Amino acid sequence: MSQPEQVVLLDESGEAIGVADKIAVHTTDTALHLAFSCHVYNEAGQVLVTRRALSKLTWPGVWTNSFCGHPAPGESFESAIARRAADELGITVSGVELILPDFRYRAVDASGIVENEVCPVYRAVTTSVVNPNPSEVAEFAWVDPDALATAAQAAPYAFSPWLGWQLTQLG
Ligand SMILES: [Mn+2]
Repeated sequence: MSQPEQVVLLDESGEAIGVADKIAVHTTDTALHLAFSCHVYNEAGQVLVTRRALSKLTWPGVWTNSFCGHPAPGESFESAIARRAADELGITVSGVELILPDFRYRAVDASGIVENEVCPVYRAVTTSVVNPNPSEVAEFAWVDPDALATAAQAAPYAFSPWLGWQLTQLG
């Protein structure tokens, strides 16, 4: 039997102060913890957007960036990114690059669950065929990055709040 997934708890300065079970940390009063977002591109320069599974605890059914995750205690970002790319989308990624090192956000979903993360943003490239895990991803699309930025700016309510803020900061 696998261990419950754990996340790294952070203080206000971003220093690690402990660990918690992922399921227990995401509540209506979520403690600050470590995560990442990844924006995956194909060789044609399109970016992958995904629709979160309807069964997910937070932001079910919401369109968002390619994938996100929480580095396990002691796990590198590179390793966590490779792990989540495989688990969520069945892809391998290369050319992983940190594009928003200081991204941090707090957001409340429609059910009242809070995300509260130090969440550096990465980009990566894949040549894989996307084969989503249905417990994580309901649908996906490859889109023109400028069209996505325009859509998110015009209709921010149709996307995850973190994606909208990331696109704004990426300019
Ligand atoms: Mn989280």
